[in-house]
Amino acid sequence: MRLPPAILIVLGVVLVPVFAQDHQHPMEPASGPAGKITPVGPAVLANASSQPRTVEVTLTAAPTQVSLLPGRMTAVYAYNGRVPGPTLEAREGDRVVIHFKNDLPEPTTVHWHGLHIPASSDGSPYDPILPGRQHDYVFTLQRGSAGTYWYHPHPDHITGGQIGRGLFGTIVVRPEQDPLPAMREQLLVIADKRMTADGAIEWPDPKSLQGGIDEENGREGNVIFVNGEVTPTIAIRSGETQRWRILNASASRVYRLALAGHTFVHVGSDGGLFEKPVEVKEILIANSERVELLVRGTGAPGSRVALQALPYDRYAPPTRPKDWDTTRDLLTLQYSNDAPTAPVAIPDRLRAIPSLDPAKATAHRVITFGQGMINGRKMDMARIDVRARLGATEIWTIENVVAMDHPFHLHGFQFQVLDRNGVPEPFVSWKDSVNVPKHETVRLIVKFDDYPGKWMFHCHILDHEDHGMMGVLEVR
Ligand SMILES: [Cu+2]
Repeated sequence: MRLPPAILIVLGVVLVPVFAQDHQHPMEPASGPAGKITPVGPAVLANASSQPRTVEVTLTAAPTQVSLLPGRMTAVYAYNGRVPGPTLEAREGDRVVIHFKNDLPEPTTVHWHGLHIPASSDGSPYDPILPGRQHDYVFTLQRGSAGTYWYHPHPDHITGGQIGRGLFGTIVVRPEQDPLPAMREQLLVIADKRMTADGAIEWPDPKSLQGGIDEENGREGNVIFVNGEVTPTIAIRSGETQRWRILNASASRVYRLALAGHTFVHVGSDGGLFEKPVEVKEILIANSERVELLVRGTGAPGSRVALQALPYDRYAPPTRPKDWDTTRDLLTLQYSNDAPTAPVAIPDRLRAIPSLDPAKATAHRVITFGQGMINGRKMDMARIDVRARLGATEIWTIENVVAMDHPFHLHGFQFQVLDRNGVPEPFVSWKDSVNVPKHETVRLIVKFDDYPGKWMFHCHILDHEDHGMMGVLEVR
């Protein structure tokens, strides 16, 4: 399982703990016949444009029935009839036109989570698309924005219900020249649902005990789906390296991901690649965050291993689920019987990310997350909570004063985390979502370099967001 020295050097990591981990968690040999190998990754939206640098797609949100559990049909809301919705693929600099139709029985919007685009295209609660209506979302993808993003509804008060019924899809923005070598890619959308035995998605009465717990904890499901499947199988060859883009599209569940006997090479976050790869044993992915990982096939031919969600205590003690400390299998990584292939070299430098300079900040703000409120107030679309000057660089201190985690999301702008609980961030990266653990503080820096207008910032536990844990930033 040891890597050739050349690979270890290019990764520039401390190796001793990696090998210690390998010896503690030896690879399980395949104990039976290989499971069904499922091709993983949602379909890609077909580009109807023949123009250069243009991606033109059609997207419809509608109620439908899909098979999520074997032998059962589930009533869902779906984009183009699929859960997750089809993937929007485009390149930096492309003009993107989405012909959207709302065939739902209620208003919706499509929010392009993480993209730096005009406020009028953001799909915020200010711009609902009524049932039966159409709307064209048009925007141009920024240079340097290559990365993994997602799209989902963002109507006032009913976002959690619409995402929870199946409305979410991934956006992959590709660069002109990718610094990583070509390799097999897997797009993994993780979303849990509370399913009944007959295959329905269960929604408790908001006034019931469970409804109250859901409002407090955020809704968690008893079934965790990866790309709409339960524990799908991904094929890998011994020695092969794969690039995994992972999205947490769950309402509230946070995943601490690990692959026994393997380490991950963490190469990117919400806003694209890091400057350098970082080797890690596990990854925490909060709601709405994305990670890009390289998974190196260090296992033996014919073996298999589970990608697991390890226990993570995001909860307030009174409503913490009894089974919170259960480790759950998310998918199976199945090695083929082929002889090992030679590992690909991973570059030690991926791109340059200019650091935003705290000395240039013209405003320092404190955003306090209480239970269900931000700075002591619930969301009011008629109120502006933060006014910022176009072109300003600002430092925001996100302070969580309660006993459960709240993931913070800012619309429209990528930021850089400066420090967490006073500990400087070890490396620079672009983020639009960051988990703020219970009683902790995260400081971030953001530049409002373009796009005046009204932008949301909120907790991305969907039940919290829908109950008012959101504010309005006006940039002008
Ligand atoms: Cu929250």
